[in-house]
Amino acid sequence: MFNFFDKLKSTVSKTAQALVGNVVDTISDEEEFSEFVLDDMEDLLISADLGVNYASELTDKLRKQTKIKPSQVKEFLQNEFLKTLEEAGESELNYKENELNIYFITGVNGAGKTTLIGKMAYMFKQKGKRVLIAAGDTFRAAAEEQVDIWSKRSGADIVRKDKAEPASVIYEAIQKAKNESYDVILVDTAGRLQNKFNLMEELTKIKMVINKNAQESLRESILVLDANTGQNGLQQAKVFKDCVDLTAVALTKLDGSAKGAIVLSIAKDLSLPVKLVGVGEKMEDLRFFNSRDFVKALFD
Ligand SMILES: Nc1nc2c(ncn2[C@@H]2O[C@H](COP(=O)(O)OP(=O)(O)OP(=O)(O)O)[C@@H](O)[C@H]2O)c(=O)[nH]1
Ligand SMILES: [Mg+2]
Repeated sequence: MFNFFDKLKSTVSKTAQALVGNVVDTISDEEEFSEFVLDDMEDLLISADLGVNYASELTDKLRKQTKIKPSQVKEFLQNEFLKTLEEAGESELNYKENELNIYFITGVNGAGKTTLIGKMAYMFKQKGKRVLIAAGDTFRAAAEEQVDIWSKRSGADIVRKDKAEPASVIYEAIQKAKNESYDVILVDTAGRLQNKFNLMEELTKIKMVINKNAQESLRESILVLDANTGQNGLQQAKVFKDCVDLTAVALTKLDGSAKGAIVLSIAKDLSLPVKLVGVGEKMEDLRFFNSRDFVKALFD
C-alpha cells in the first residue's frame, strides 16, 4: 500500500501542468531555441516554482547544445529532472532491522510534522514494528494532545511529559526504547517558539541529546515541507539544514499543489532527497518517494 505511488498522476497533475504542460505547449512548436524562446522558457520554469538558478541552468544548457530542437523539449526536461533527482541521493528511507531507528522530524509550524508522525507510526505498526512517539513539541498549546491522538489512532506508544523541556522528553524516550526494545522512535518537534533563534537552539539541544545517547540510531533527520510553500520552502530548508544536518525531506500536501517542482529545487540546490510524500490528511495518505515514478507521472 505504501510502496507504490497510488494515484500519483492525479496528485501531481497541477504540478505537471505548470512545469511540463505549459512549457511544452508554448515551446515545442517553435523552429529553434532563439533567445526569445529561451527567455520564455526560463520564465515559465520560474513561474512553475523551479527556482531561478535551476531554470537558468537548464536554458543555458539548451543555448549551448544546439542539436536539441524545441520539439524535443519534453524529452530534454525529463532527462534533466531525473538526473537531478538521482544525483541528490537515494530516495529510500533508511531503516535497520533489529536495531533502534530514530527519526528526527523538524519543520516550520503547520508544515505537517505531527501528521507525518502519525502516518509513519501507522506505516511501521502495519509492518509489525514497535513504535514509540516522543512528544517533543511542548511549546504549542494542545500539541501534545494532538500527537497523543495520533499515537492512539496508529497504535504506537508515546512518551509525553507535559510542558517539560523537549530535550528531556527525548532523553526519556531513548531510555525507554532501549530498555523495552523498540524498533522506532519518532521525534515530534515544535514549529514555532518565541522566535527562530529559540527554535534552532532547541532543535540543536534535542540533536545533542540524540547524539549523546543514541547517535548510531539516528536513522534520518527529516525536514517536513509543505509543497504549497514553493520556493519559500527552499529558504526554510537552508536554515534547518545548517542547524540539524538534514538527511531527507518529507513533502506534505502534494495533493492539490501546483508547486511540487520544489522537489527538484531541493534536490538541485541542497542535494537533499525527498523520501516521503504526504498526499492527504488521513493516516494512510503517505507514500514513499520514487524519482522515476515521480518524473514519469509528470511527463506521461
Ligand atoms: N491535504 C493535506 N493536508 C495535510 C497533509 N499533511 C498535513 N496536513 C494538514 O496540515 C495541517 C497541519 O498539520 P500538522 O501535522 O499539525 O503540522 P505541524 O507541522 O505539526 O504543525 P505545528 O505543530 O503547529 O508546528 C493539518 O490540518 C493537517 O491535517 C497532507 O499531506 N495533505
Ligand atoms: Mg505539530
